[in-house]
Amino acid sequence: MKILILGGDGYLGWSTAMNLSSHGHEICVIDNYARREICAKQNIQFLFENPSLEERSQCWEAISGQRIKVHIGDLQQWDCVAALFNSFKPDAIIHYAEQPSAPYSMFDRDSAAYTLQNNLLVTFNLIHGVKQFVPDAHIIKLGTMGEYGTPNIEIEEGWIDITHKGRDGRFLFPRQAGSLYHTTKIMDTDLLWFYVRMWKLRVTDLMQGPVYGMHTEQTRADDRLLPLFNYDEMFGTVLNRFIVQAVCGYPLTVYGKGEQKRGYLNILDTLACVKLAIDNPAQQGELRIFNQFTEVFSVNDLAQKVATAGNKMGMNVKIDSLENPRIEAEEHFYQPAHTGLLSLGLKPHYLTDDVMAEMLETVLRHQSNIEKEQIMRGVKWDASVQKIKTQAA
Ligand code: USQ
Repeated sequence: MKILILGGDGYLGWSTAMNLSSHGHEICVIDNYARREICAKQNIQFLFENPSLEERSQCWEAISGQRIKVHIGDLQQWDCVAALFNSFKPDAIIHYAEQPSAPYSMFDRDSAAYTLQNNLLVTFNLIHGVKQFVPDAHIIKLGTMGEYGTPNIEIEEGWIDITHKGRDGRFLFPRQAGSLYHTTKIMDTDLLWFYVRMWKLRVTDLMQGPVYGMHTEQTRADDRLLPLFNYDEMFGTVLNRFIVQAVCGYPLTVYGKGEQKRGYLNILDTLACVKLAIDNPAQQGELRIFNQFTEVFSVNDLAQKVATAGNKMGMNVKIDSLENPRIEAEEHFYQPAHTGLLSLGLKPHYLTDDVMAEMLETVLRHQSNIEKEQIMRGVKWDASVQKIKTQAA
């Protein structure tokens, strides 16, 4: 198949590109390096040294014999989208081209506006690109479990059947996100659902939990193929951060009571789920939704696991309880369904001692790149940082 990956430079985009390329698909990636630019502006370094997309593509070709086409361009620009869709004519499009950080979306007015504009406009342009140039193509959009929030009822897989005053209806499961970023993902789903009804698009929305891990089958050949990996407060996800904190002797930063539960998954399972979605496309006129995670943990569970694994390797891992910079439930019911991808054949990679040890070992090898001052950045959900900045100005 011809597969176009939007946001192909990122943590998941590049890993997906190599994985699908290794399965013989023709891959084209596009990115505008926004993540690298935001990180450079915020003085955030990645853990690994990541060559440009063009260089990584050459490295991948030398190793695998497969070519990944690279386009550098901004998907907010319609001309860029139209030219790419018209020339490449993909069978499937995987949409990762969003500002993915909840803290960045809550940092200040400009970062919030950028998140809103980029995420919605890119999704909108994607929809129009498909409609005009490849109306039968399958859109696979990365959504997030955070769209549902933490309701006091079981979370269904995308849809809920409601009987109201004696009549039945099927609706998108109620959504109530905990950050502006997560709210843009709700809006994405609404945009896609609207155009699925209007234009009979073929869409899979993958509601993904926080991802952890670094290595995939393809990265083992050469460290230059490792993904963009953040461990800072803005762009690092919690388990990846804790692994780096354990290695550099920074106490694990548990926010609030630490009983916040989420559904987590290994990066290997992200790749497997996206491949399953590609191999089993949605029907025309269908918005198909999968909850994409394999295990539920609280933040305290993760901290304990990292401490145990780190201490076994001779580290002295401490756990710190910080005042929660976010506005979120710290103790709550959490029971989301996640049977769709398992029934398509997903074989989960669970968070075993071996998996933890391998992540710790990989980070140890790159320990000299860790900059401890990046770990906490002081982003607060109540906009107090923004107020301080305005007063200073
Ligand atoms: N947390 C801590 N300490 C930390 C960092 C986070 O206690 O040092 C807590 C957070 O307060 C939260 C939980 O850990 O309760 C998860 O936080 P996270 O930063 O790992 O994940 P989140 O901000 O929700 O976002 C990440 C990705 C996002 C993706 C989402 C999936 O950045 O792109 O959509 O995970 S989900 O959380 O299911 O919505």
